[in-house]
Parts: sequence; structure tokens; C-alpha cells
Amino acid sequence: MKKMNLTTKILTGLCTGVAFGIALNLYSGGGREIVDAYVIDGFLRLTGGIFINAIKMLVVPLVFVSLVCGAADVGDVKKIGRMGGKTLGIYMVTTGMAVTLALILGKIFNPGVGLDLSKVVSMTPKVGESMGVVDIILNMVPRNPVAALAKGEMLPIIVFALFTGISIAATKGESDEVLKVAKGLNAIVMKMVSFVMCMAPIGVFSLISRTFATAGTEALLPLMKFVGVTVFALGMHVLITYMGMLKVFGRLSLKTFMKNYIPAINVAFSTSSSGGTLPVSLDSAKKCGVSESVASFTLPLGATVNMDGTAIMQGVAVIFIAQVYGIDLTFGQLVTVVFTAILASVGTAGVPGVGMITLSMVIQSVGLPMEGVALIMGVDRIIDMFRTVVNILGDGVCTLLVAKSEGELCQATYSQA
Ligand code: DAS
Repeated sequence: MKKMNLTTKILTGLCTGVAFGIALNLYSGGGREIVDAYVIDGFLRLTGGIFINAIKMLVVPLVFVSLVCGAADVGDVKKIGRMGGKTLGIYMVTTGMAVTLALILGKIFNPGVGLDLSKVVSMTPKVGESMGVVDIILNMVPRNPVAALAKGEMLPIIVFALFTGISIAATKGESDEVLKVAKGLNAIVMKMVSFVMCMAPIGVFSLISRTFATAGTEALLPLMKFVGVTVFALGMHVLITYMGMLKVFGRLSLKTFMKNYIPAINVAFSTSSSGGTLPVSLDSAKKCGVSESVASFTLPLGATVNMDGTAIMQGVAVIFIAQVYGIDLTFGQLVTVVFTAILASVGTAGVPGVGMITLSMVIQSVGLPMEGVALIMGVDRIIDMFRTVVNILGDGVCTLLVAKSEGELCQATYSQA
């Protein structure tokens, strides 16, 4: 049989896990307590827990080193002047709009209402104290960055990492060795992520089995609603934000853009990797008439720091997890989610499944229990395919607008599509 790729293995783990979990939930024969003790709370809890802990283990190192490197590269942007400022500005604004749209749609459709996850995970929700926006921003600057790293306080870690990265960029030359070490650490952490993702098929199988073994088929509807709301939000973002931006700021048609980007869309959907899609995105940008010098700056930067699709998943996921715990997030906490999701997208590298790891950072920033991620983990791979498409489309739209504003977009080539 042809070697199954990781995506197929994870989807197999998901489907067999749902079936196995429902079967366990319906089983009422003899030895039920043995099944509970050794299967549900034994094997499934152990294998699922190891996978979740391995993800948690990587959050701090991944976010810290990828942000230091991301900021160090972005730090150079100052020297590239207006193009860099424009590119980063568009990336951050569209990501902020993406996560805000996700929070609004999550509040409208309430995917998590009707499911009580507390039966599935023992953790009692540790809701972050509801701070005002001033306190939130004040707390973002760590008094002791080492303590923040040790305690996994994500917002202070992000600020310290960005500050470190930009300082490295500002001392270019004197700190090349430090940057080399940071990039080496980033490569090591990304390798760790790929090792952990190899565990995903069994981890997803165990997590989703335990959820359905405990919550039963009642978990199906909210889970499908979560996937549905997320995919709907992704589609709305493309239709509203991207079409609007192309029309208003570029007088360009979304239809032509999408036609030129079909190869990149296919690769992004099948690989779930913005980084892996980059060569095709560059080719699609060229087909749109974008100059080499603009595309080769904005697209690699976008594949690293611009993840609108990921931010949308994270926005809906926060609402979903808060709802399954019956927690009503305050306005200040929703503002924190927008901030953190924007920063999380800077720290999300363009490889499969990393958005789930940085989701942990968004969840922790508003004090929601990490264990709530368990249910979403099961369907993350499906959503990753869709959100990666939106990630690369966001990079493409920004590239077009920057090229047009720099007078480096050949309109004739664009319309030929
Ligand atoms: N799949 C990642 C990407 O390449 C992002 C994510 O995991 O959210 O865009």
C-alpha cells in the first residue's frame, strides 16, 4: 500500500478515534469499569496527554525563538523604508480584522454552546482575572523576562522576544553571532515541532476517542459547528476583506486574482504549509504582473509573519473553548485575544499544525484551560488545510497592493489571467 502521508494518517486517526470513542461510550457489557480504568483513563489519557504535553512543551521555545528571528528580519525592514512599513502595516491590519471577524462570528453562531467539556477533562477552568485594557498592556512588559519564560506568561514573552529581535537587528554586525545562534535554535525547535507532529496520528486518535468515550455523540454537533464556523469565517474574510481591499485600494478584481492563484491554493490546501507553498506563490505573483523585487520581499515575509487564516481559527477556538466551559470572556479579554492572535501569527512559522501550538499561547493569555484544546486538536488538520489557503491568499493580496503602490505591478499581465 502506498505510504500514507502525515495528513492521511492524522485524518485516519481522527475518524477511527471518533468511531472507537462512540463505541466505548455505547459499550455497556461486563467489565465496564476495566474499560474506564485501563482504556479511557489509562491508555487514551496517557497517549493523548503525552501529545498535548509535548505541544505545551514547545510553546515557549517556539514562540520565543521564532519571534526573535522574525523580529530580527523584520528589524531590517526599517532600512527598506516605506515598502517594509506598508507591508507590515497591511499584514497586521488584515490579521487584526481576521481575528475580530472570527470573534464576532463565534459570538453569533456559538459553536461551543451545548457541550460540557468539563466531563472530559478534569481541569477546572482557571479563568484569568478580568483585567482592564490598561492592566493588560502594562502586564505585557515583563519586570523579569526570565521569570516570564519560566512561568510561560505569553504576552510578556512575546514583547521580550520582539524587543530582543529588533535590538539584534539594530546592532547588526556586532550581534551576527547571536542571530546565528537564534536561527540555529529556531531550526532546532522547528525540527522538534515536526517530530511532535509525527505523534499526531496516535495523539489525535487518543484525544478524540477519549472525548467521544466520555461526552458521547453530543460532542459531534459542537465539533462540526466549530469546523463550520471557522471555514465560514475564512471564506468571509476572503470575500469581505480581500475583495474589498483589492477593489478599494487596487481597483483589481478578486476573480482574476483567484484565477492566478489557483496553483498556490492547491499546494497550500494539500500541504498545509505556507512555507512549502512559497515557490508557487512567487510564481502566481509573477503571473499577476508583480515585479520580482516586491514579491521576493513581501511573500517570504508574509509566509513567516502573516497568518490571517490561523488568527481566524484561533479567534473561533477561543470562543468555542470559553463556551464549553460556560465562561463569558470580558471585553478586555477579547482585546487580549486580538493582540495575542496577531502576535501569534508573527510567531507561527509556515509549517503544518503550528497554529495549534501558538493557539495554546492565545488560550493561556486569557486564562482558559489548555485541555480545552484537546477536542479541537482532533479536527485541526482539516481546518489547517483551509486556513493555510487563506494565509497565502493574504500574502498575495498584500503583495499586489504594495506592488501597485510602488508602481511595480504590470496591469496588462494581471488582466491577462
Ligand atoms: N499551516 C500553517 C501554515 O503553513 C499555519 C497554521 O498551522 O496555522 O500557514
